[in-house]
Amino acid sequence: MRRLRRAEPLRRMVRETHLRPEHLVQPLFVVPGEGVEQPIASLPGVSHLSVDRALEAARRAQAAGVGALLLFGLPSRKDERGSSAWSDEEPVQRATSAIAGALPDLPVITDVCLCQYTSHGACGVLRDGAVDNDATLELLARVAVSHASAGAALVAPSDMMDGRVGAIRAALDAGDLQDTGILAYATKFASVFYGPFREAADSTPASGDRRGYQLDPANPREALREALLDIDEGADALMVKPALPYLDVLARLRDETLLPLAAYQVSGEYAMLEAGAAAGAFDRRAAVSEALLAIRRAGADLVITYHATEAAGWLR
Ligand code: PB1
Repeated sequence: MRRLRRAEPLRRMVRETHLRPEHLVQPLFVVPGEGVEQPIASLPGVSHLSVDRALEAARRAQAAGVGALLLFGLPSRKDERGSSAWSDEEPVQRATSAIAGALPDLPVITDVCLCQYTSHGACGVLRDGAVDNDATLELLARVAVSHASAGAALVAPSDMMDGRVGAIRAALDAGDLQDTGILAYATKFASVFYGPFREAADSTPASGDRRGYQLDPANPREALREALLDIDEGADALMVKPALPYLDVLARLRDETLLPLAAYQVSGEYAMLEAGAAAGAFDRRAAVSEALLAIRRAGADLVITYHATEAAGWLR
């Protein structure tokens, strides 16, 4: 076996998995205001960006060859229904419009959920203290339509409500937005690895947790059933989230569908790599590169990672 491993040109010739800049998706946190670039303590190297600074980050991402952006918003106001989530004046809608207008060749994907917009931090509206799945669907559809109208190439529902892909697809089509795709967070687990994000997005639930609608980490078959339902409802692509702790699910899903698959290297995975490198446990670039390659090897066409722009620069 060593004959084809003995020199890099031979190893390059027979390499089976490749990571290229276009495989990477850069998340951005957009906030109200102007000239804002506020570092996020829980995510070293990641900042809250006003629309003007988000456009600059988008330009850097495109120059590095990154495949797409994924936008998250921190709104100017919150309420019980998360009504700022579908306002055309809020950061995600304004940033989407600005980036799509200035950089038409860089797809903008927008996260569709209510947790950053509700005063209680749940991913949907509450009834008797629990998320009302069916009442939330109409609101998520309004959010998706507002993002698509602003220029999003795909909307990405991360809420995990039953039936939300079908509801969003119907609303987009009814709004003459048939060209907007849906990247469904199909297998999103109730993971501890979202901690830094919740701090960054101010989206920690005021009470309880999200295990009533996010998946049990112990249940790969349940995850595959969820993904197949999203396909039936009209998803154009599927996401596994988190990534590295769920490569088995990613690999099994790859065998179940021909749809494009994305995997989200979430905030806790990012923070672990950064903390390990800072502690001298391993070389930062080598560890980030190996983790991203592993996610590709397990079957991801796209990797959503806070390292996207930097890692793309390493690959050019
Ligand atoms: O990087 C991350 O941790 C992503 C967190 C993720 C964003 N879609 C969700 C995690 C959560 O708080 O449940 C946000 C939910 N809409």
